[in-house]
Amino acid sequence: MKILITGFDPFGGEIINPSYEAVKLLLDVVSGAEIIKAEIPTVRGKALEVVKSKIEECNPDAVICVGQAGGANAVRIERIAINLDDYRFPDNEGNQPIDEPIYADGPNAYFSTLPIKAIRDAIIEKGIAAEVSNSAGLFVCNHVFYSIRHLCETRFRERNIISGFIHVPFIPEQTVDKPNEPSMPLEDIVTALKTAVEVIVANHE
Ligand code: PCA
Repeated sequence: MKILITGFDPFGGEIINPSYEAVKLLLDVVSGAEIIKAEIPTVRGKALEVVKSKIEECNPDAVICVGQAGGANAVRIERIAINLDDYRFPDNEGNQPIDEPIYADGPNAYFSTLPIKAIRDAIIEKGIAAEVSNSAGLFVCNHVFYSIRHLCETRFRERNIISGFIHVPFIPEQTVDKPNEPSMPLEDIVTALKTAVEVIVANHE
C-alpha cells in the first residue's frame, strides 16, 4: 500500500507549521505501507496543484492531508469538506475569496473516505486527545480537503483512492507568546499521524 501524506507551510505569522513538521518525522515505511510526504503551500489553488501532481506521479491508495488548527486542543479527524471558500484573512499569496464555491459544478459537500472513528479511537487509545470534527473551516485546508475528495470522485475515480483531512494543534514553541492557546507536543502529533496510517493500512487489508 502507498500513502501520500501532506503538510502545509507556515501561515498567519507563524514561523513553523506543525502539520509539515510532524509529517517530515514519519518513517518512510509504516506497517509495511510506503509513505510519500509532501509540503504544500498555504495558497488557494497552488496547494491542490502540488497534491494533484503527487497523486499523478505516485498513484497512492490513500491521501491524508494535514493542517494546523490553532486553538485546537485535540487532533481533529475531519468528517466533512464544504464547497465554499470564505477566508477570514488572506492566504500566503494574498488571495481572500469571500463566499465563492470551490467547484461551481460540485456538490455542496463531501465526507471523508478515511475510517475517521477508528482513527480517532486508536489515537485516544495511545493516550493522545483526538476527536471527529464536523468543520475543517473555510480556508485553504477545507479548500484542499474538498478538492481532493472531488478529484477522487471524478478525475481519479477509477483509482479508488481514499482521502481525508486531519487538523493538528499548535506545538508548545508556537504558544510561548500566546499562553492561553492550547498546544500538543510534536512527538504526540507524529504518533497520532502514524496511528492514522496504521489504521488505514489495517482497514485496507
Ligand atoms: N491550516 C490552515 C491552512 C494551512 C494550515 O495548516 C487551515 O486550517 O485552513
